[in-house]
Amino acid sequence: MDFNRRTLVAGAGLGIAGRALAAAKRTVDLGLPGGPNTRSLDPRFPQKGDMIVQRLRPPLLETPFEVFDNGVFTPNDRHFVRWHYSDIPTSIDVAGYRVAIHGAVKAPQSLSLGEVLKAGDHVECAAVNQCAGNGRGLFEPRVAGAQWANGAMSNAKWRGVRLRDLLDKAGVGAGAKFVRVKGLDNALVGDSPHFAKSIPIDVARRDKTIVAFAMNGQAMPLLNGFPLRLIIPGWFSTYWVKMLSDIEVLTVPDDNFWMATAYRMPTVAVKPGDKGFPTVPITTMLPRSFITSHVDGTTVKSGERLTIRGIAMGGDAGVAKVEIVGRDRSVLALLEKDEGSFSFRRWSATVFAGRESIISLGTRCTNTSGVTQPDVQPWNPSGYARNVVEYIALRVA
Ligand SMILES: Nc1nc2c(c(=O)[nH]1)N[C@H]1C(S)=C(S)[C@@H](COP(=O)(O)O)O[C@H]1N2
Ligand SMILES: [Mo]
Repeated sequence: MDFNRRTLVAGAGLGIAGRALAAAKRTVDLGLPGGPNTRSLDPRFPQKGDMIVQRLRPPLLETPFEVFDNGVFTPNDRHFVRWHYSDIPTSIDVAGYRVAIHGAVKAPQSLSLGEVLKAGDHVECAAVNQCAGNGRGLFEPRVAGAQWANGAMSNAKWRGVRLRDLLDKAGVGAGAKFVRVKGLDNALVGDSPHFAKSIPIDVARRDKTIVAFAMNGQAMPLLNGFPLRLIIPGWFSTYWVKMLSDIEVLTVPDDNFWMATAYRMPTVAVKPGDKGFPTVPITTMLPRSFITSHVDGTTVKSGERLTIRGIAMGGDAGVAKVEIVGRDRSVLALLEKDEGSFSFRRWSATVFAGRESIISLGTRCTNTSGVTQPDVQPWNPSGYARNVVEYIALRVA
């Protein structure tokens, strides 16, 4: 892998991000219940193909939904992008790049990229990277925050070294409880808290908690965290810290803003306007599934035999089954190749278009832990963890 060449490519273009292209506007309609719905596909960002531009600074780029029909692995140039702060390095000095390991450790480290790559076996894991706010724009009543449709998720084969092997180089001290990670991005305003996330030490030491240097066999695009990012399969990607530069072992729970205030889920049922309810940090993902072969509103012929295709994910477990939910019956989908518990899994099913004028089709995934997608989405004020059964309507002509 040619990291140096990547650096040049990575550095070449971020500056043009704010300049709208002169060509005709290319837009998409997201179909969100609360609107506004029009988003631009321009400008293009470095190392990225057509993406739905949710925000320019910092870049929030949504994967156009049709990409998910092409295969279970999202191409790197279509992998969604989310940053909290716009002070993101536009190039990485690979030779000078260091990862600090400090806190409750016996021997603090400052590792070069080469040292990180040599710290242990290289392991690979297919895993869905999904923002906790994926599908937030579909919440009703509407909630504040980036109005994503369902494209703030992507799947890749991640390759890297185990975080455990890096921690063991430093020697984790007695009483270690959490591991806090940070990247090279900075808050624009001095007193805003640096983006930092903490995970329990047992999660940090799992076989599949990886400091990744490659996705789908290539160095990561800069916007997806080049040259190193954390991967915690089954957990929401808020913990998957990009441009990883700092690993700190803590003996007490982390009270930084991004753990104590942001990214928390109510532990009780809540409704708009509720205050003072108990919350915990959001952690693991839930099962989800989507039809990718047909878009909402497609016209089909009466009597037609339809092959419906889609993707499913189990969340923090594998996909056990996917049901296609019709008006008065449901059928089991055929599950295709298993790329591992944390990957998208392709499924297909056959459905007949009968005499009804509209066919409503939903998909419900159950994971190998027995967790099933709900029929009604529990509401929360941050619009996190949407996983309700999603429906499309087909018109019969
Ligand atoms: N350094 C850094 N890492 C980060 C973030 C960030 O703002 N800074 N955002 C997190 C969040 S909330 C998400 S959803 C994912 C998005 O990963 P992606 O841009 O590769 O899709 O990055 C995570 N890692
Ligand atoms: Mo996120």
